Amino acid sequence: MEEVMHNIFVYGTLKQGQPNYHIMTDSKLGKALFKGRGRTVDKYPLVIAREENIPFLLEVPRTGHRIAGEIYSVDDQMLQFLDEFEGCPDMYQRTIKRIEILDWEGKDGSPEERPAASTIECFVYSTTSYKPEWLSLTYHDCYDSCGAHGLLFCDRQDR
Ligand code: PCA
Repeated sequence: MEEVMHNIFVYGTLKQGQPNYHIMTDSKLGKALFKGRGRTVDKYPLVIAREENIPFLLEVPRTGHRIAGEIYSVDDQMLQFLDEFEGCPDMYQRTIKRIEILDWEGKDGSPEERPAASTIECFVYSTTSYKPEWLSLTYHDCYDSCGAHGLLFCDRQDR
């Protein structure tokens, strides 16, 4: 039987070069195949909040920016791990959002057959459980924990 895979769009600490990317490459946790880069079709506020400087995509469409991120194909095991890791459904909720495909690659770097459509539906960790004051934080369009905002992400071990 063919394995069921799920498209997921990551915009925060799970992206390449970001503090939790190691999860995506840890085969003990399941499979995550990099598919390409994209951005949300809708606009959302992407804020960095809480003491730990955690990126949150707030469930307030048509506000903020179209958010840049990476598209992965993950198996059930990885999806389940990510749900737990991201505190879903308390801290984030996993919703389906439409993502514009900016570039598409195979896992070995060779161009794989790109989906015929220019957009793809992906799971995204966004949140409705935010404090009202988060709406007045800076809205980012592309998260980088080491960005000019100076809000370095604090790893769980340090909390
Ligand atoms: N991890 C998830 C949601 C926010 C975060 O830091 C992600 O990278 O998409």
